[in-house]
Amino acid sequence: MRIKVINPNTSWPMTVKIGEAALSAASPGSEIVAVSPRHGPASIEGHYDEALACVGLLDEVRRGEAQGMDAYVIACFGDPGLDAAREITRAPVVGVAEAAMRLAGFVATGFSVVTTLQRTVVIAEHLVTRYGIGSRCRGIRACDVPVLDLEETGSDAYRKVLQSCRDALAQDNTGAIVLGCAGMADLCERLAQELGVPVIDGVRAAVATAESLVRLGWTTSKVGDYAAPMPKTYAGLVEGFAP
Ligand code: 2AL
Repeated sequence: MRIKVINPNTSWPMTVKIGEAALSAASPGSEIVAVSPRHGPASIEGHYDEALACVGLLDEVRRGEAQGMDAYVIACFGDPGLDAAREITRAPVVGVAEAAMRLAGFVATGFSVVTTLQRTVVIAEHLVTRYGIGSRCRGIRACDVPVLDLEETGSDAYRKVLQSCRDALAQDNTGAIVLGCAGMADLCERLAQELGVPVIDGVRAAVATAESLVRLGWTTSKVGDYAAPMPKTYAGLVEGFAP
């Protein structure tokens, strides 16, 4: 089974880290192809970043169709371009936020999300509403760490993430922590050991979910709104993306 794990930002060190986390969750027979798009922002920390990251992400899904991919993982906690990606493939497409928050519900009645900057909190709130899991999400907290600081050795990112997790456990009546950034994947085990609760990393959750869907033979529906996009002219910058 070939799973393309797309980090929709263009920071290669983060993609390498995401690839390692994906591999740690994959079954022995699975191949993980971790990529960054050719176009897009270095990190995704707001609506504008998200909107423009979708172009490079969708380019990678389109290329993946020629590469024989069995599933795709969108490795950014905003799940950018998730519905659009599902329109252009039959293979399962799994977003890290959706996978993490749904799997958290199997190990705790309530979870808290610890994300990067305050401005990304509303993005996670929108997802909670969209996925209909508001009764499970007990809190969404920003740890005030920009995404690219998670890549800096010697930064105090780990300490700040840990403190936000501790605040969530003390104040949110929560049983599990969902990591709100794919760039936190390498912190998962250490946090779980220090906190003594399940810490759910979306990259691992999405790979495990994608593998399960492929194994079960459950592909993306082509009936309704996930049907292939309708043929039409696309002008200018996105000319090459015309369906
Ligand atoms: C993310 C993420 O997962 N990747 C990225 O660039 N930004 N999420 C976030 N909350 O900042």
